[in-house]
Amino acid sequence: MPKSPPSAPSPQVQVGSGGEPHHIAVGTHPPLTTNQGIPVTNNQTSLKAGSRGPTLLEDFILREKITHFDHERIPERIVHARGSAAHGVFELHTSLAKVTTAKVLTEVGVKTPVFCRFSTVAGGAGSVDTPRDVRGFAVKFYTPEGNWDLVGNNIPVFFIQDAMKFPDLVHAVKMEPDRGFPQAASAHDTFWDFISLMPESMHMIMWAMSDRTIPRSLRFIEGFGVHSFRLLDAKGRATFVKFHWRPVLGLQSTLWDEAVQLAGADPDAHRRDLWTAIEDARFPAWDLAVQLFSEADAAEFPFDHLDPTKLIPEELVPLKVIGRMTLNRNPVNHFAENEQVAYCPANIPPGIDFSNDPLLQGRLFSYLDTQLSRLGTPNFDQLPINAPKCPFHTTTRDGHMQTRVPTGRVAYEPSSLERDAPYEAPRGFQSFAAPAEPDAKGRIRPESFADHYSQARLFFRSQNPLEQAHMASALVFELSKVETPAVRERMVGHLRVIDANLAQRVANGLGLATLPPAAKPAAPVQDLPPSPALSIIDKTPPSLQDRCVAIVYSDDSDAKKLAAVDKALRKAGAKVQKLAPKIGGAKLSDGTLQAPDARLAGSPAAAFDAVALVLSSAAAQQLAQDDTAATFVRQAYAHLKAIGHDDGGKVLVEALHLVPDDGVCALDAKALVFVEAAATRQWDREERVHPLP
Ligand code: HDD
Repeated sequence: MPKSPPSAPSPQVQVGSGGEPHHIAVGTHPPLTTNQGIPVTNNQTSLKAGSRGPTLLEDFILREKITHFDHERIPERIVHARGSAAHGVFELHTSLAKVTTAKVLTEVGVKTPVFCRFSTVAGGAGSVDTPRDVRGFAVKFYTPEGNWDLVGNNIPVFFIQDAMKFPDLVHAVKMEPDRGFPQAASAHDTFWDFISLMPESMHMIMWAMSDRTIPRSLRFIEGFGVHSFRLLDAKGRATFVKFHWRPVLGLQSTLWDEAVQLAGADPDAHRRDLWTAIEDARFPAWDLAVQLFSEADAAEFPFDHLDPTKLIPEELVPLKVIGRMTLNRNPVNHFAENEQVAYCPANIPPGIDFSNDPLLQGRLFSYLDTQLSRLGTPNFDQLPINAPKCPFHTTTRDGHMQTRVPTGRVAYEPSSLERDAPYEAPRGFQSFAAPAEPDAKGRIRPESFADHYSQARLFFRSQNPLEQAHMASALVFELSKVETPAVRERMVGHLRVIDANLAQRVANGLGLATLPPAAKPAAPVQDLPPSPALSIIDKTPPSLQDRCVAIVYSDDSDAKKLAAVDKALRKAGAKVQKLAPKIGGAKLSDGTLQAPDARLAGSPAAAFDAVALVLSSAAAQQLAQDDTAATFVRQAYAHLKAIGHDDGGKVLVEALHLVPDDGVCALDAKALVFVEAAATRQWDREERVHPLP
């Protein structure tokens, strides 16, 4: 192996192609090599026959570089292509030893490494972070008994009951195949055409049109395993389980207009937020909770828990919190970790088993299959992000990109030729010995799956009035993008069955002169008791913990006030971002030059939870004339943020004619009133600034 390149350049100065030196960072710079380890002396210019002549095929350095580059991309995920991920740990604090043997759910205090990937569903890998869309919530637990993948969403139900319909659903929501748009959006004809012909999707569509699908950031979403799974004890007895992730910071959503603003101003808003929170050591955490129930309990539910369009209200089966996941380390390489991670709901350790949910059963096939084309080889499990962290011994061999070098003669079982060859594990994975279903083989949907509207109604009626108005708005927005009137009308026909008032509001918003005929439910619609736990606004207590507050300042801002507001916000747990007109800084009243965290003009108001204006009167008057600055403050107000101001800041508020309310407050010495107001949105303002349908 060559030790060093001939005439290696000095670490500080490298000679480029034109012979002029360019300076590079001081440090130990190993020689650049090709992938074969050949040291490269000139990485600037290809090999040519004469200084102005053609490039030579002989240039293996150029060919290797370009060939590798040409093949850098792999097929993106067919769904959930855009994702953001982080490493972390899961720590169990309450053992489930009574109902399962799975060590990850029984060994209290053990820190199980995890890799968690959040995603949008419909958009491509390069699409934006804030469309109205379901968020994927996939967790790989590297347990001592093999990898467990809990591949869920931030919504506890799904659009369809049977995996047979998944390709149709995805084809309907993705960009329309003739025109190649819209990207990352459900507001188009094919999606609503399909949905309006699939009454089973009505429950999930209520969630999709709610604030759940426009989360403030990934740190503020819930996660759900969706399906019922089984837990198995040492005797093989089964208990059903549903898995829930609850964000320790609580739930938070954007307003639709904020999501739209963010899509343009910061397409990476959620990826950036997750990354920065972890870099700042504000580690996001989720509690893992379970709902446990028996076959006999399930028989009493007014729905079939094997139907993935149904949830089990937590008022019916309470949540038991058993542990916490903390994401504490960013990936070091986006491709090697985020892109190459391969989740599969079929990856479960002993002590956990599947249920007969027909959607889950189809998923058990799809994920492994998709990795074969996406990652190109059955050896994708050897990639560091996918490999188990516990000892493992298999008899699988060879294949494309085999990176292991197994030794010995034995690649089969049973064997007697080698002492240490792997044998079956007596306490390994066991399937639940479920009795065979009594009815005949066939493409049958059970009668118990026939009610498509009761839980859609339950969800709608569990939202508070503002959330209900947001849902009506979302439906009007989406259906107004649908070009085919019959599709809009068919949807309103379904809404009539879910809730008459919702249907009327949407019909008004669409300008329908008369209500279209109501859909005909296949089963009687039940008035189930509302579940308050399904509201976001009502259940999230005010808090500034790990929220982001902007302080806008400029030349001559009051240095003491600025410091006091900053201190008060940090004390309340907020992340403070100082914004000034110029990135180089502003000279404060005490003569110090204060550099901001970001330039005001490049920072969308939607990125902040509240805004403090610490300004001199002169600067405030100037900013009022600057459309970008004025828009920033107007939007913060329209997005229902608290706005704190000193005397100068008040000049700006008045110049913009913002109607005073409790959320527009003077900054007292310790900014107490503002800090309190900033801990929540100013919901009372909403109807005044956005007429709701
Ligand atoms: Fe799926 C990816 C979640 C139904 C087929 N799915 C994927 C991801 C999540 C989910 C979070 C991204 C994983 C990652 O970050 O890499 N999927 C769900 C949930 C479902 C669901 C919660 C219903 C409860 N999925 C579902 C069905 C099928 C698939 C019914 C097919 C029959 N899903 C896939 C897939 C993907 C996938 C095509 C694309 C990329 C991948 O698997 O690795 O196989």
